[in-house]
Amino acid sequence: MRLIVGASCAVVLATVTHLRAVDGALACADLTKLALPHGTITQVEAVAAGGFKPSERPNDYRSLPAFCRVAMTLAPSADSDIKVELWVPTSWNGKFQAVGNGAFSGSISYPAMANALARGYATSSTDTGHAGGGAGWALGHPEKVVDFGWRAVHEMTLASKKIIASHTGRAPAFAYWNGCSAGGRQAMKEAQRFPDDFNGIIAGAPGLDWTGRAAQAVRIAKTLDSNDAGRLSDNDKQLLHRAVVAACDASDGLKDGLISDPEHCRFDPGVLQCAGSTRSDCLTATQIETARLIYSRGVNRATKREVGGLLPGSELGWTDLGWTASARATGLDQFRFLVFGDAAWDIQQFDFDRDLARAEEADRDTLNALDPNLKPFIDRGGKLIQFHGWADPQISPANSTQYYTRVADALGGTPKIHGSYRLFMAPGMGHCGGGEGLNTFDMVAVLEQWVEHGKAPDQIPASHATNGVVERTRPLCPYPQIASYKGTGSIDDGANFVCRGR
Ligand SMILES: [Ca+2]
Repeated sequence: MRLIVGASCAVVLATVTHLRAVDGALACADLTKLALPHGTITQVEAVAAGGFKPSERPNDYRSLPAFCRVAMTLAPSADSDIKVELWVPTSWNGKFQAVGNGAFSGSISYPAMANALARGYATSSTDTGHAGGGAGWALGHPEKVVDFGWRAVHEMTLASKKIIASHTGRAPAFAYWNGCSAGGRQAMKEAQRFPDDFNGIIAGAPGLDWTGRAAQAVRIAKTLDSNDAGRLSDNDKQLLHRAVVAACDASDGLKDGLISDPEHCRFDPGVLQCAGSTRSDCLTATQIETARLIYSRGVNRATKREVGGLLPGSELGWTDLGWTASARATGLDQFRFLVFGDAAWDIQQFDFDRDLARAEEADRDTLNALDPNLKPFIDRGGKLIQFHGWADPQISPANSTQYYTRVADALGGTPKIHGSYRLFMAPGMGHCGGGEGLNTFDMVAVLEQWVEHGKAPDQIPASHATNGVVERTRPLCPYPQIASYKGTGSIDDGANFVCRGR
């Protein structure tokens, strides 16, 4: 997964500030003397340029500049054990960028930190309070659940800002959050709960309806676990995908192999039903039911809120588990350890209507990030860029579109939020990247322009490449606009498109 690509390594030299000795500032080696309210600095290290060599993929970091590496352990509760690293580059751009995690986290993300450091940022990442993937750690540890849900990120942010100020002699001029998937969920939690933490937030493919996603993934896994005949082979998925594209490609206004408006794609897999007993370029009735289930939405009977399914166009990313293996595993662990508190709970015990509501209730707004009140964040001047691939097979794009709509409804309509919060849906993009469509863009650069120079993104340049060769450029548009072909010139050149309402 690459969140930052293309021109990502270009450091804006004009803003780089070389660290000087400032009265009262602590040298890297002296930072262990710094007291933190909820934790301790456990290790500091002045790392030379190219000197960071972690045991995993050490060669990936050879081009990193010199930085001060700080490790800390935070404990806002008696049961907390939150590991954090903060890196402050010697040539600092004066800003802070915190980076997010994936799935149930459990590790500090060096690759994402390296991206931020290479651009001159001070950067931090946390294991969110536990080591390793899965959610077995949650059993009997409600405070650790809170740490994972939102507290680790917030505490990391406070501690990081304090240490940066102590080390450099001044507070970061701007603070940013950058995350996708679980990191997108963390992003939304910060915007909702701690409006003062960040000036700008990037929320990629946010798993903000964490429990709804878990229920949908487990619902499909339960069906397929007891029904091998319902599984779709790679050939079946390709057949289905071709049929979806044939049905919906042109209806977005341009026949280009991409479904840019899948919300308005009307497709029923039943058109592929085999005639008689012959199986050739067709699906059986039970396979058609699988496809319908994967696309289907559910409704939480307690809250009446809809829970999204995957959208037409995502078929090539499906697995024989229905959604992805990660979605199945994360969903299973959610019900085992966070809903029922029973390590022996089995997917066959799952009842969609009952347990969808039960999971959301049990969460008590800890992992879910569904609160539509972004008013405090917006009033403070915060800027939020959210993005999501329309072909995401892991977290339904409906997480993003539904939430955006709910925020607009709560705050008085799209015009009220457009100056602070924009959603960009990427046609044909998978989970945080990948896929056949527009999957390469530089959200950090776009957010910097918005926060630091007041230049709001009316469109975002995006591209798709194969083997490093760019084949297509196209703007991403603020939802609900889509990129509309002007009618002349190459359909692979973004200059020939304009963002327009549907
Ligand atoms: Ca199209």
